[in-house]
Amino acid sequence: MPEKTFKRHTITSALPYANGPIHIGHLAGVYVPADIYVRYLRSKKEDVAFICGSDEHGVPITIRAKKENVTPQEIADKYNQMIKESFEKFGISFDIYSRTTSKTHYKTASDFFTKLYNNKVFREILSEQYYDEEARTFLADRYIKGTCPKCGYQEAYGDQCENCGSTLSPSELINPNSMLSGSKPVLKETKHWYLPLDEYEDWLRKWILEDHKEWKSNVYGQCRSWIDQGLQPRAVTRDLDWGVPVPLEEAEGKVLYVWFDAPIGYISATIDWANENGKDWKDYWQSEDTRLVHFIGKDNIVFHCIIFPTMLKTHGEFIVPDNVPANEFLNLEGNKISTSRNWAVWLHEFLDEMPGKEDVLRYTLTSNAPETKDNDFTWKDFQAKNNNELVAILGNFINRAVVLTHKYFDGKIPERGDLLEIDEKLIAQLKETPVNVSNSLDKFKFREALSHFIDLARTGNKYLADNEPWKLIKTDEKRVGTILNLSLQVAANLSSLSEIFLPFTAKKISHILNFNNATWSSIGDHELLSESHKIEQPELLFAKIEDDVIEAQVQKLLDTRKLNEKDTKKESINMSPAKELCTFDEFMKMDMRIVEILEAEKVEKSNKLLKLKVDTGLDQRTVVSGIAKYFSPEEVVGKKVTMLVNLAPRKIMGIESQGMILLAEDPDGKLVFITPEESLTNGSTIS
Ligand code: B3M
Ligand code: ZN
Repeated sequence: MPEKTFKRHTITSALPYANGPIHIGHLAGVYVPADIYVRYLRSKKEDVAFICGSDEHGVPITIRAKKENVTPQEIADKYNQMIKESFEKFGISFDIYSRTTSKTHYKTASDFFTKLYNNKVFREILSEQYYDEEARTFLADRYIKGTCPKCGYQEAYGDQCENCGSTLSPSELINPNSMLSGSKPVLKETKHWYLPLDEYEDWLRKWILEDHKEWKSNVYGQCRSWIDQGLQPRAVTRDLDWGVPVPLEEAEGKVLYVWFDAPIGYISATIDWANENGKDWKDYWQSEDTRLVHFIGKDNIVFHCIIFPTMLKTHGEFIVPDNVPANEFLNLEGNKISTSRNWAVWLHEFLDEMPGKEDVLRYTLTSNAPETKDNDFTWKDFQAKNNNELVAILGNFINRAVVLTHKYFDGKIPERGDLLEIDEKLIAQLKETPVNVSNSLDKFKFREALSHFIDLARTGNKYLADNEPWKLIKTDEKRVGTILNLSLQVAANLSSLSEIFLPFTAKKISHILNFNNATWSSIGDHELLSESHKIEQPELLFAKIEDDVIEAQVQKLLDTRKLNEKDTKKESINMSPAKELCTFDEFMKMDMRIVEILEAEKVEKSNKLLKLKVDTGLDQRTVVSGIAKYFSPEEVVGKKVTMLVNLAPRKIMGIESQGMILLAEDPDGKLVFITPEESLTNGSTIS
């Protein structure tokens, strides 16, 4: 099949939920690769729309709103602003960052549903769903908690158990209860509209499994397993009061399912962008010569490869994605990033704590991107990438070329003389670099693309070191001119390539070289800077990151871990319930005294019991106590402890126990004796 040529590109990246800030995992998996790709297309002068925005519906936002006692819109406003700002500060160059609560979106999503409804796409299905009779509302899966049938965790949600990771449906939960009122929900009949994915299985099979074998193997594999397992109709409406209302009279109180409206958000955003920029949005969504690409994380694959394409297809007027380069997940210091456990590097915090290091993070996340498998971010690696690559290679190379040019040629690009083999080699690698970068980027291999970029800087650095112009200058100024000329040509190319990977650095180098970065067709050229062109003074591109900076970040995570451990303990506390009231007379019946343990030995065939001989002040007697797991016989001899001396004698393991030693037990099960603060005569009473 001849490769299809496209006239324009619609590049989307997953719409972040506006219910919390975003972290490095998001950046690494979705936004940095998407941004690199778009910058690459722009450099090639392609027509591209880079679309994103906040996903502002869905139950998690309503839960957060309830918790904070504000409206869902207020939550969405807050995080939309925050996320948008983080993206801007990291140089993620969206053409528009929209929101799914925009007017345009409500209309677009609503019209989309209506079109599918009119096309008779939906199946209407009555089903029984959990209803909270006290709160008088149907319950979203997330609003139901109960015991996980798979692992027994008592706090599992109706859609997922966060302990074992199983996907659940509310009806599977043991002892479900409503998070709204705490009451036991009842099943009640409700009607919903379903997208019959099962009817499109053949089409999906051909479209993905036959026609898109080039998709990344992790994406292709997931699609195949979804399709092979057999697709089920999916409800696209919900009983909820936050979302785009279902545009049907009989659907009062129902909204579009967040995963139905969110991808339509890409279209709504494009409409707004096109209107503001004198374009026709339809070109970007309905024209066969447009290439639609969705950048997402792996948890969104089914929605972007199966559900949304089916929606687009059944609508009838839309193109479907040409590729969905989903990434796997980024872990942090060996553990899964977790929002609820605060195990993350939040972008807004990074920006505060590491100002000016946006490109360092972009670089680290790209060189370590979770492209084919989950990957790990560590602060040590962040430091190493900065110190050993950005400082020692890229920064050092540019700086040396610039400093030497000022020193020997008054800041003017020197003339180039005859070329030696070593020069030709450099020129050859320079030429090859954009070809290699291009090949990698076309396959969405961002790590590989970045390695071609840094390799060029590495070669440049080595070229200077091998040629030693600082020595040659004494004997052969002309030769030094050639060396520096070529070095600066490489620098200008690195600057232009940086536009794609490291936009802030690109600006800096371009300023130092006093040069407008080249676009793709000129990258690889060794005559970007003309002779006697004047360059500016050097400025610092990357600063070394010292150990203490990294240690502080690691410490921050360790503190988080400690807090988490405490929380986990708190959660698992099983404080014993309060007992019934007793009367004063009942209490006074108990004869409690301070006694001394005289002897102690293990009870045979029991690992729990110690046989004690105690002095009660009244007599010496035998008591059997279940403390062997906590105390050894030697430890307890000589201790003054509290005992209920008038407990009726009982036989325990064949031994008559005449009383009971009292112990205090904390919620974690730790046992301690109750000992008088000062030594008292045996037999002292307690009242
Ligand atoms: N908000 C899920 C996520 O952030 C979702 C993506 C929507 S893309 C249309 O993982
Ligand atoms: Zn579970």
